[in-house]
Amino acid sequence: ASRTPLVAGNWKMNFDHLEATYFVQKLAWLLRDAHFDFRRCEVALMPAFTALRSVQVLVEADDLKIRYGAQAVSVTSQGAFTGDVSADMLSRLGCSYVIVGHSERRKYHPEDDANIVDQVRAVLAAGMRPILCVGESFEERRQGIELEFAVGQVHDVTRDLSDEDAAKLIVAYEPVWAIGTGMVATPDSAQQAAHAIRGSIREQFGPAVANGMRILYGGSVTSRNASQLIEGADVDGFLVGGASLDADEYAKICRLA
Ligand code: G2H
Repeated sequence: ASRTPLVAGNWKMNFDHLEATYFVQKLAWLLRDAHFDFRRCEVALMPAFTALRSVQVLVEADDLKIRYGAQAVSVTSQGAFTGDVSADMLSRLGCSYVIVGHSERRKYHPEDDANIVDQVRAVLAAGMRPILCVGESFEERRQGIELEFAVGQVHDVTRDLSDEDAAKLIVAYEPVWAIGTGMVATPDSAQQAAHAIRGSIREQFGPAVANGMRILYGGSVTSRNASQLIEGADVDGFLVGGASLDADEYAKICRLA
């Protein structure tokens, strides 16, 4: 495909700023040692908010090609919102991406569809790219409605987006039953979901936006399943959780994507 794959590591609530710095140095060294070509595949990490500044300083000082972003964002731009972090604050830290609507956020925080749409808008308005997470739970899969469900979740967010904004969106298909469980989707079912999502984007925004959109797979990705998963013609990379906490393992996944 003409799309540049993206491997994004979602660290979740792991690594303080010192551990994050150590990790980024090690990953940069491993990728350099492997002659990794960042023009062929983008590599990103999503640290906790507290580690973003240290990662930025290191990336700028060493002119690293590794990108980074945040795991969630406030829908408001500033003011009396205790505990929140705005999209502008993130973009000023050099963030390229923000994960939006991860199932753990949907579960543990009051993130409903309206809030997720607003987060996507806030990220786009601040000049970053949202990585929108969608995916069915075990129950929808049991009922055989997983494709409609994931496509519907994407559509709920993209419904009112302009073509220009839609072109900046990245979608991560993450079946909830595969998250952190070691149960990975089969390459066929990851491809089917990515294909269905791309088809619905094509209907809504036309072939140029659909063909350019990166659709990632997430859910128990490791170096043992990455090369089969990436064979899907519509699978353009990974959102990696657990396996992104080990630099050797993560570097391997980057090389396989
Ligand atoms: C899904 C994924 C990363 P893991 O949450 O977003 O995590 O790879 O641990 O299943």
